[in-house]
Amino acid sequence: MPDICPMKLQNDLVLRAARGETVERTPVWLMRQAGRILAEYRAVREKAGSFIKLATTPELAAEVTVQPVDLLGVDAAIIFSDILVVPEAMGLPYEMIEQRGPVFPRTIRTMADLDSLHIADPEEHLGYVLEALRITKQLLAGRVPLLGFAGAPFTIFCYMTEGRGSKTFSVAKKLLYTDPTFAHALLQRITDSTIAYLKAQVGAGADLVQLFDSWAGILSPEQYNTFSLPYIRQICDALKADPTVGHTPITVFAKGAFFARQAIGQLNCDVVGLDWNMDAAESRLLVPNKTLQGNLDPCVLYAEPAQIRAEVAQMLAAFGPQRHIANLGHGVYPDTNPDHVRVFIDAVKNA
Ligand code: 1CP
Repeated sequence: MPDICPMKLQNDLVLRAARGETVERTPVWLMRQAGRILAEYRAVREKAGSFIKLATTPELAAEVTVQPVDLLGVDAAIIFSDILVVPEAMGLPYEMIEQRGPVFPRTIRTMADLDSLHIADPEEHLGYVLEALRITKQLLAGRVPLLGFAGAPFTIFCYMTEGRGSKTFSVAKKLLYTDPTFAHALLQRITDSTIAYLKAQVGAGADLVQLFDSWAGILSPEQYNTFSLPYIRQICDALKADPTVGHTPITVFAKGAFFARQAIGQLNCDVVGLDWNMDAAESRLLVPNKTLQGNLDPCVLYAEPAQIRAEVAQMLAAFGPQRHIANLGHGVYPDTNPDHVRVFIDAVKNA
C-alpha cells in the first residue's frame, strides 16, 4: 500500500479559501473536470474498455484524476469515480449504458427491497476508490489538494428508487408522499453508508469532501427540509465530530435549491456550492460566514474567449477576492472545448 503520510501542499489555496483564511488569489477548479472534456481522458477510457472498468482500476482512475492538474492547471484534483458507487456498495449494482448513463437493473421501492441492502463497508466494498485516492495522492506529490466526494442521500435515493436518470424523478418523489416511512428508512441507510465512506476517503488522502445534491432542486422547500437537509446535517455533524476527520473541510452543493442556501449555510460545513441561478450578493447575505463556490453558467464556455474573460471578471467582482472558490455552477458539459476551459482557468488565476 502506498505511503500516505501527510505531505505539505505546495498549493493549498482551495483549502485555505474553504477555511476562510486569506488567499493571494481566488482558487479555481471545475466540477466534472476529470471525465468529460479531455482527449487524454478518452484515450485512457478506451484503454480501460468501459467506465466501470476505469472507475474500478485504481491506477487508471488515479491517472485521469491527475490529468486536469497537468493539462488545465486547476487548483485541485477531484477523484475520478461516481456517486453511484455507494448504492453498489450497499448491494445495488449499476450498469453504465453508452450514451445514456447509469441504470440500476433492480430498484429499491419497498421495505422488502430495503431488506436486501446493507450498510456499505468502505474497505470491503469501495476499496478500489480508497486505493485510487492513495495512488493519486502519490502522483500529485503535494502539488494541489485532492477532493473526495459523495452524492447527498436524497440524490442517491432518486437513482436507487427510479433506477435511472430522469427529468422529474417522479417515481422517487411519489415515494416521499406515498411511503415516507420507507423513504426515511432508505435515506438513513444511505446516510450511514455515506458517513463511513467519506471518513474512509479522508483516511485515504482526501483533503476536502464535497456532497453533490444534484437533484435538490426538484423538491419543495418543505420537502427539502424533511427529506434532504436532515441527512446532509447528519453527515456534516458525524464528520466534524470525528477527531481524525473533523479538520477536513466539507462542501455542500445543492443544485437548484436556492431556497435552502440559508439553511445549508448554518450546517456544520465550510463551503456552500452555488449554481448559476443563485446571485452572488444575495448568497453572501444568506450565507455570511462561509466560503461560496461557483458559479458560472457552464454554457459560458461555449462563448468566445473575450466573453469568457468578461464573465469571469464579473463573477470575481461579484464574489470579492476572499471566501470564494471559483467554479462553474454545475459540471462542465462534455462538448466543451478544452481551450475554452483553459481560458476560464487562466482568467481566474490572472485576475
Ligand atoms: O467527471 C468527473 O470529474 C469525474 C468524476 C465524476 C463525478 C464527480 C463522475 C464520473 N461522476 C460524478 C458525479 C455524478 N455522477 C453526479 C453528481 C454531479 C453532477 O450533478 O453532475 C451525478 C448526478 C452522477 C450520475 C451520473 N453518472 C450520470 C447522470 C445520470 C442522469 O442522467 O441523471 C451520468 C451520465 C454518469 C456517468 C458518468 N460518471 C462519470 C463519468 C465520466 C460518466 C460518463 C460515463 C462514461 O464515460 O461512459
